[in-house]
Amino acid sequence: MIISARGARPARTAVLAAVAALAVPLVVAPIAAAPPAAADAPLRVHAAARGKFIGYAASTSPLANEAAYRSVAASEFNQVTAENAMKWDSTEPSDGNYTFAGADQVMAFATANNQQVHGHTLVWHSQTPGWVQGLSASAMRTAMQDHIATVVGRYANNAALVSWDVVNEVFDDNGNMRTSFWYNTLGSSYIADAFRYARAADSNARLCINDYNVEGINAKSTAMYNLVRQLRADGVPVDCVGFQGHLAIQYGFPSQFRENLDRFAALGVQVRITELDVRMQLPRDSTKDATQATYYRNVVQGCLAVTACAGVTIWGFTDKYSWVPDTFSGQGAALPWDANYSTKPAYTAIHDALDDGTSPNPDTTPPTTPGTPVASGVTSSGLSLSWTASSDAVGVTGYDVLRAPGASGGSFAVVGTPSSASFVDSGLAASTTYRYQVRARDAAGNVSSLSSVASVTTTAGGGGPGPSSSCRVAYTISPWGGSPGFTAGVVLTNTGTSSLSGWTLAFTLPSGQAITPPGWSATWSQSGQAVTATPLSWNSTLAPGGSTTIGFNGTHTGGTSEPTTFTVGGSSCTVV
Ligand code: 9MR
Repeated sequence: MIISARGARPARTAVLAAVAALAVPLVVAPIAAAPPAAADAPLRVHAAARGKFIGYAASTSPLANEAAYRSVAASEFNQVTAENAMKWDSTEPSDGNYTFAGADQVMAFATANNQQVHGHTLVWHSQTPGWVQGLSASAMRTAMQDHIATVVGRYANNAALVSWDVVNEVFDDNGNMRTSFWYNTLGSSYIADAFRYARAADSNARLCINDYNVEGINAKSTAMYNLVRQLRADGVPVDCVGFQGHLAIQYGFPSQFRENLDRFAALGVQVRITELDVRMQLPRDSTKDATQATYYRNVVQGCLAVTACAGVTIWGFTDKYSWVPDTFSGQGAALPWDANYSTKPAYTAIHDALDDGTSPNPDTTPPTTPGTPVASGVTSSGLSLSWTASSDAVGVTGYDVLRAPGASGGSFAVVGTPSSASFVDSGLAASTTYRYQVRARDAAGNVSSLSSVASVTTTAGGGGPGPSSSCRVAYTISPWGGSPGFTAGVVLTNTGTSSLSGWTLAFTLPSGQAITPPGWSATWSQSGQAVTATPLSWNSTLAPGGSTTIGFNGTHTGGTSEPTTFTVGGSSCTVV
């Protein structure tokens, strides 16, 4: 399906509007009845009971046509990654022509089977069309921004899409920056930019960096560790690290796998195994199968042992569809199901690692339906919602807040995922009616029924932030070498004694400086030299002492001096 054909690039806002209009409506799917708690339950039941995902990479052709493939995919896994369908050559094969047939197919199958989707991959040196590779630096940066805004934006309100590989394989095997066309044209700054563009397009999805041969502690994984630490210190929104896990029994199991996961977890990121397969020299035999099974078991047990490890994705699941034989001559049989869909010892190893007898019976009971949301503090641009909490046999882990425009019609989309029974919505239009519903989730992935609908109308004009309070601003500006650009970061802290809700930060940019939209972690606008930033849903409320980091890229015509005065709700902030 071609959704946008264009010669010249339209303004970014036009692209986003078009994407929003064409986005797949949120499907509020009933949850399929889970199988009974039994030792031979599918992998996904046991994984959910341990609070982890078990995923597979989907090949679109058998996903569309092959009953045996669809049956295993649907029943065994609770997460899916498109093996190829969300890559650049599939989604934007020529400049501005977006094709989402394969990606939408994977999304639809996942939604129908109550599976989460991990998006793979936005910025990679491989499977990126030639038209991108030949661009000048500024055109390449714009192309990257448009691509990320459009692809991520398409699924930003789809609750199934939970995470993205933003950049993939940025290192060579020695741990040096890979001298890809991205690096050669833009330098390493493309990495931080890609994450910022992705956060701007979806404030909820987890944003990951992904690579291979980083499973154990070695020079390459240490380079990855240093990069992630630096990016996070710079306020770049890196939430997660993916360890691909393309293993081979003839090369041994990665050394210090668990310790490696632990050191990344200590940086505050989520970790996950994203593309697990364990190949062997063909032909298969029972000894090789047994060794392969231990590798699978080790990976799953390592993830189970690390709280920050979200889960394990297998790169395919049947030897009938695997990239391995095409790439490594004489090797294959890398997956837990053989080419006839019979399980191998590797399957039993994964299954038994997940179901080690210590896990509770799989929780298949959803939380109770939450109460109808009640609005308070309604202004022209925002409001607070609260509702009677759900209960759950094991425990409610969070809620989805869904909003639809207007008093009727219009589809509901998820606008927030708070962990408790309240939510602050912002960025609303004055004198406008919105409808809200909420639903609850538990750790096993069970989802409650939707609450009744609450209709709320914002007040007419003149709204603004809640009670103004003391604030502190730390502003940093980092000029780009070789071009008249800069990156600005703002840490806004609520130094008052009450919560700051629906804030607006205002300041005056020195003359000659201008914001390059969209910025990140806030909605930025500039009029003359006056700049305002309003929050996104997730950082709309700052508790006393709480802070948020927001930022933008900009241009200058000479100087990169800093603004001197910042206000929130009209009151000046301390500047540090
Ligand atoms: O499995 C994918 C295969 O079908 C493609 O031909 C190949 C193209 O490079 O990419 C394979 O998937 C790769 C993944 O996207 C990134 N990590 C390495 C995977 C195996 O090459």
